[in-house]
Amino acid sequence: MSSLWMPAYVAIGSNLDDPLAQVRMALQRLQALEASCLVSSSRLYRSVPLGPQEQPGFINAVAGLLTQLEPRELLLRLKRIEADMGRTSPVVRWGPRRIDLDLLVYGSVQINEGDLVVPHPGVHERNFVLYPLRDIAPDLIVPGHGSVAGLAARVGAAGLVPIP
Ligand code: PH2
Ligand code: MG
Ligand code: MG
Repeated sequence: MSSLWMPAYVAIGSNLDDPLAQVRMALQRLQALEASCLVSSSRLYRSVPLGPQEQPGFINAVAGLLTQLEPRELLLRLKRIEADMGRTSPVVRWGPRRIDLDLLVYGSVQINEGDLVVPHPGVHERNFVLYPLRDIAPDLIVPGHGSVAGLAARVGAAGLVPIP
């Protein structure tokens, strides 16, 4: 833990076991995260699956935090929330999952250490991450890639529907 409050953005996804309720529960768990404040949350979106198509559609959202947790501590807490919420390991890559919490961006840092890769490798090309992120941080620079609004415009919103 550090004395500094760092901005961090977390992607939330679910396509199993009442995905809307799972995403809302994940937001509540992020709100309760130690040494952290949930300062913003995006709209919720329905999205078509990236990966195998014979799986349910996803609900996606993004949360903005200020946190005193180091990136690795934060990643550990996200994994713990996934486990507490009953996530089991997906059987296939990009297959269905009850809850998925991905650390997207942590300040302006770039990290590549095994399971800790920040910014998240998919962030700049996934509309179900970029559009929710644009809701809360359009001017955010994704280190190495540019602004969220610019990246979102580039990928387009196909297959993505905000939930009223
Ligand atoms: N997550 C995946 C694989 N495919 N597709 C959508 N639409 N949304 C996701 O969150 C998602 C996905 C693996 O993490
Ligand atoms: Mg993911
Ligand atoms: Mg994940």
